Amino acid sequence: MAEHKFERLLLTGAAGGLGRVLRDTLKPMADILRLSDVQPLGDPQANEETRLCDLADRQAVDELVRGCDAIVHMGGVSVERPFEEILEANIKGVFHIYEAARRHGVRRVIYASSVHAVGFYRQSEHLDATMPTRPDGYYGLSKVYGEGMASFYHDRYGIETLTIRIGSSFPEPKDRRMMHTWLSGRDLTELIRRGLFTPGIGHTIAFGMSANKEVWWDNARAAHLGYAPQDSSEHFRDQIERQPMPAADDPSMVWQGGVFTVQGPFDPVKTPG
Ligand code: 15L
Repeated sequence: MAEHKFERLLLTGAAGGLGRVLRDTLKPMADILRLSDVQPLGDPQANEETRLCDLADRQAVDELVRGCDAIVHMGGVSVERPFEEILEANIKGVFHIYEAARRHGVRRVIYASSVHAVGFYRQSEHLDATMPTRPDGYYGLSKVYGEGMASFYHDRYGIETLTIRIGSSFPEPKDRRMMHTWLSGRDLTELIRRGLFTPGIGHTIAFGMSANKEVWWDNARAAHLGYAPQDSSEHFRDQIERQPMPAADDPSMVWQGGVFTVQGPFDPVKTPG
């Protein structure tokens, strides 16, 4: 893997949970890390630039991307929300990112998709990245849309993307479901590094999981990039198995997307009378 440093790497969503991890770990990959979020980012540290930016604002995103040579797009709403909120940050947001990438000659994007693009598969099913998506809500739908964006901007304009369907990236798995979906910050960083520096990736979809023992996903495409995860949820098994066992028909035990499958509907329209 030919590894050069990027001159200026953009990280969106830098104030979020994963953004705060990546703010540190991506730094060696670029001369300057440009950080953006709608939330405050604090003072810029050495080799950082900070920008407050609303992804729904096309002009602002265009300015944000100007001068960057690659993008790690973690920004947007990261949970199930009413469609109107998802529309702004995630659907318009990802369009604005790719349009700005096209206009400013960015050749490589890492796109944070999610397990919720396939959340309505059962936990008993085994998937690979070629299988049809089964989104489990508006958030999951927006991730499917983003995957489509990545595919289209590759076919039409040659912009290459690693789409990572992130499982559950937290310091530790929180429940039985996350024993399957957990992704450590270290492994996420390594997958991003592979996505940024491996030549000729086209549009590749990988599953964002660590080397967990019992998995639902065939991650051959990530392996093809040289991704070899170091961490495993097994380390947390004893503490997770001390939790009460949910009922067999609990959404967290049935669907890959867990409780996201039962969130909503969100109904702002008042019924007269
Ligand atoms: C996600 O996509 C969310 O961003 C994260 O907060 C978790 O809920 C994760 O999925 C998950 O389902 O574990």
